[in-house]
Amino acid sequence: MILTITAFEHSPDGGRGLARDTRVRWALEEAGLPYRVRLLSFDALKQPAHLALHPFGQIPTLEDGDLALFETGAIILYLAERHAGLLPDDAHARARAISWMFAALNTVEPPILDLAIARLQEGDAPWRQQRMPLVIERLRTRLAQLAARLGAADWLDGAFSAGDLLMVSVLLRLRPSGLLDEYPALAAYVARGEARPAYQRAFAAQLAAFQAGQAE
Ligand SMILES: N[C@@H](CCC(=O)N[C@@H](CS)C(=O)NCC(=O)O)C(=O)O
Repeated sequence: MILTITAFEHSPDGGRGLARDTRVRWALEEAGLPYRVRLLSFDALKQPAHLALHPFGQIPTLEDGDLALFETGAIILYLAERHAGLLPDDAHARARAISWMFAALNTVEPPILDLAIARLQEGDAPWRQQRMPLVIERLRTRLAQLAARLGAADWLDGAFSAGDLLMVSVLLRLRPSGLLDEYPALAAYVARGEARPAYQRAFAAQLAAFQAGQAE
């Protein structure tokens, strides 16, 4: 049974690979799994057919036979536990890699999203001038901690894992802000992730979907 994921028909990121289907595509590519994509309009996201798969009307989802999953982290963990290439075999190393998956989504991504929200959605708010330095400071603290832990290593804990896949994906959202470049070790880490052939294939596939949507 071929796996099916959902993605935006017209991604608001302009094909930059920042929508979360790219993370799932990347995991599927790392595991060497073929997949199908169902592209959805913003309207279709909130219709009953999709809400039956995703209670919040978002992408991505994964369908594997009669199993439907939502939440990128849960989807990638599901794939990683069943297919080689995303988690180490050693039980302790595996548990640590899963910790990094949670850290990427629960500890590093929130301050990155805070910055995006402050920039994109609170641009005219009267308190923006006071809030922005606090948002940036909190983010810098988190990035400095992450950079300190990564040190000179290629990946967060030994070999590349789903923890790195999610951490690189989360950090990629920072590139337009210029903040990533303040931490050369993190910028190099992200570049290493992007250089992986599986990432390249995932990026190309989401870009092709975006371009096809533009051509319509
Ligand atoms: N925590 C969710 C977040 C999903 C999410 O925010 N998806 C965005 C695209 S990256 C979306 O569908 N946005 C449209 C909407 O919320 O209506 C996950 O990791 O899967």
